[in-house]
Amino acid sequence: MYKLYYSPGSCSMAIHIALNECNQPVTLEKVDLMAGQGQTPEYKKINPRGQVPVLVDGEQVIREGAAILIHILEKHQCPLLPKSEPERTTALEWLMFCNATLHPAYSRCFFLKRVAPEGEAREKLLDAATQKLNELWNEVEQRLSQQPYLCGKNITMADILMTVIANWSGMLPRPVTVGPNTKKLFQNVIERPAYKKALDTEQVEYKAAA
Ligand SMILES: N[C@@H](CCC(=O)N[C@@H](CS)C(=O)NCC(=O)O)C(=O)O
Repeated sequence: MYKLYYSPGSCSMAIHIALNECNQPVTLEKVDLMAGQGQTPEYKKINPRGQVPVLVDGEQVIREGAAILIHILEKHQCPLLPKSEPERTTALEWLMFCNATLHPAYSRCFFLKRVAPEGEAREKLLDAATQKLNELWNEVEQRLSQQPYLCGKNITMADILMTVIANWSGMLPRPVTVGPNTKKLFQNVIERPAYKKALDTEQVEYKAAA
């Protein structure tokens, strides 16, 4: 059985949902990041970066979220990662947009809030980081004015990861604006049984669709 190191509502939730989508049972190991459990010597042996997600699949330990998602979806032939081209590359492009562009844009805001000394310089950095986030959400909104999901008419893993990330907006020091088409996508995504089950298990409330 898979083992997933996760923190409730964090990016590891996308892995949890993917496993649910593939009907795969999983042993969940909670790592309370807020309580500093990512930084303990025991956890650093599992992931020296002190981060979640970590997936253990038999002998294999995988420590990067995008690699974990691709591993699961390919292994279980899940349609959330299409097989044929050009759909597959488009699905990977938008999955990477979420993992390598949108997620780090949030991380930047959290990091600044936590470590930058209070004062004018920090306010300017937070303004710039929030503006970047709003630009990304605006790009998503424009795309979704043409089609219901990031990659067209069918949902892919990118939509699920984006929906997970969007729920972090309430923890940011500045307001983030998400358009109506994007919120509609969030509503459709959180209605999926696999998503609902993960929210329930991790005891997370979804707020970004309102
Ligand atoms: N590149 C990594 C980033 C993972 C990451 O940033 N995870 C966050 C939770 S969403 C985390 O563990 N943060 C705690 C920390 O960085 O100390 C991935 O995609 O798996």
